[in-house]
Amino acid sequence: YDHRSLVIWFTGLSGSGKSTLANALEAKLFEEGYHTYILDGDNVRKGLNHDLDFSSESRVENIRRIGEVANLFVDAGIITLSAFVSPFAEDRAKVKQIVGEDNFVEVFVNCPLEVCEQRDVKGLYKKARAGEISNFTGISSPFEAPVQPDIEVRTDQLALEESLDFLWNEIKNKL
Ligand code: GGZ
Repeated sequence: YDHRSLVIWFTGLSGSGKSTLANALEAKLFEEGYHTYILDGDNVRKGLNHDLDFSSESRVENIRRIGEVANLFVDAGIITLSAFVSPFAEDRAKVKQIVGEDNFVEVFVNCPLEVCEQRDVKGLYKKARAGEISNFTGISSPFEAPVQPDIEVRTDQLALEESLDFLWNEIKNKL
């Protein structure tokens, strides 16, 4: 491949739009001829990280393993899009170290908790408020918002197409 590897690391609350945006960006990158792969809960938590729950310890280990996998993809020359809540700043910083800071782009998918909770696409916030889900990010488990993300997308203020255009403009000169 004639392009550099990159890890595009999405972080944000449940329901902020990480996966939606990662999928939209992947389609755009594919269109432009880039070799990409998405790491998300569907393909990682169901398989490699099947043994991990949502305790703080498990989240730390979840992100550590994903960082190591992303690093393998860097070796393979692939653009990796990672879409996990990744609530702890220290863990995101460690991933940046693992994959190499020049290969790492942190994208803060910023949507206020109130908006995520109001949308509640999967009904998880309601369950978390009712105490049916414990350690739920934003409700009963912390989210440490990035202080200086490389890119910040306000998904509550932009439509998906607008978010994608904004993100593409920020990403394209890093490829
Ligand atoms: C947060 C949870 C929880 C708890 C299940 N807290 O919106 P979703 O459903 O599809 O994305 C959330 C996903 C979070 O998994 P991650 O691997 O991204 O988290 S972390 O990076 O913190 O390890 C949500 C669902 O799993 N989910 N229980 N307690 N999100």
